[in-house]
Amino acid sequence: MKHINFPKDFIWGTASSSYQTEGAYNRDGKGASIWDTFCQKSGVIADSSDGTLACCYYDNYEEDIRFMADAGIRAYRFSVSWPRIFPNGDDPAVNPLGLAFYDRVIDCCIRYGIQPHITLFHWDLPQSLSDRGGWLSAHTIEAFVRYAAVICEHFSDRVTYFSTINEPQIITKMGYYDGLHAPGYRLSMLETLDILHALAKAHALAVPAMRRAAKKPVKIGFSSTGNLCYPCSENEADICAARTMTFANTKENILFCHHIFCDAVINGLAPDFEALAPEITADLKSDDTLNFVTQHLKNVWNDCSELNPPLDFLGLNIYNGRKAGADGFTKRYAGFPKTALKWPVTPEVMNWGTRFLYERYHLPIFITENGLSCNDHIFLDGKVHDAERIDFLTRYLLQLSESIKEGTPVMGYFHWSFTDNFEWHSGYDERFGLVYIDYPTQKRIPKDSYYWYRNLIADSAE
Ligand code: GBH
Repeated sequence: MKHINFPKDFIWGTASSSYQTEGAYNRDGKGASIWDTFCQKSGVIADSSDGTLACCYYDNYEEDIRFMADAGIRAYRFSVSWPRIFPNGDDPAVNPLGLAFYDRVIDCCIRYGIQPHITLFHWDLPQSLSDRGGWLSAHTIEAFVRYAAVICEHFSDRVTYFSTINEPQIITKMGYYDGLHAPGYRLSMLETLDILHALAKAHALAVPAMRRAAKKPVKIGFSSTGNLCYPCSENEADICAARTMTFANTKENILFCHHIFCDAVINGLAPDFEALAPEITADLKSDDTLNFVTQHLKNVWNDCSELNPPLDFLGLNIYNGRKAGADGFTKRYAGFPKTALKWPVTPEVMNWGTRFLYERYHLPIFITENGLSCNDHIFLDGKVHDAERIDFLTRYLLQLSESIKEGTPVMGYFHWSFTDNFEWHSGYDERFGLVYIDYPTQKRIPKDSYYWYRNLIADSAE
């Protein structure tokens, strides 16, 4: 029985990232990333764990890919670990064993009929580059551009889809402002925005270098995330309000919004300095003035018209949104079901978020992440009954299908995540997978949602 309608050629996929799954943190010449270091030193990881072993995916990738194929999954989004390819980020020669690992992964995907989608940077910056100034140094940007070109040159014979950066917004907010992610800095909002600009520049310089290096035409994008509002009714005034609040330059939006980064790298537009400056000035710990802040923003972001080389798609990582209307916001959490991480379940964000972003950016969309952490565990019958995940996905995908029906070009959906994995500062306590991992034995146990997803894919091909 077909319960949700999707186009026949819709791409059903799943996603993961290098540090969260691979393990093998020092094998075959890999250098240290800022996450290797951060987990040892920061003391912020919930269960004091790290990604040293993670899902032992470095050795188990074939089993995981076979499970994907068995579910009918057609596309797999994963990231390449930069320090596997260049241990210090900018070594004179590539590490051939690093490339060889991803050759094995990609060839395996192709053998199983799965389209690989490569993300170049899902947060594991080489520690050595971070030590030498990180993103604020022009040298890191150059090294990224070279790394991006090498990856495209080497893999484009078999891979069409490449994303430059996963969630620049979370890199900057959680890594450089909140200090909860590597490298654990707590900068001011003004300095944090300098990092966001550096990421925009790294992306913008990498894209043409990737196209030049590719052996076949490639499709390039990146994955964006941020606050999204959806209207509390279908009245025009509420829809307008939700759209306006999504792209507002308010203090709570600045470090977690789609538009500052996307306006620059897609539309070539600088941020609204006059609106941002007062909010940022209020956040400063120093006694710098509004004038200073405005001038600084203008100096840093003056090159936006050169930051937007053409892209082929926009990746969106959507987890939840906020209900809003002409009368303002509703409470963020009250009255909503919540996931294990206490994130509200707000399926309408899939419908309205994709529409608002398409209206503003006019790029075909991939949902590059969506999913949830539940309190999964193995029941006495040896299975993992994650009814909550099935319920969540049914609601979110119904709303996504509404958006497509209204004309939003959403090309595919990548469930986050395929297997449980290392959930950053929450460690292994949070489980986002369709497949359960019993970490002590590394045994894979498909959850009920895995079989549900398999049926959904089979149904929508009819
Ligand atoms: C993604 O980050 C990452 O790309 C991925 O590596 C990670 O495993 C995955 O999500 C799951 O976390 O306002 O309380 O509802 C997404 C990070 C998710 C952070 C949504 C902010 C909103 C929290 N963001 N979250 S709340």
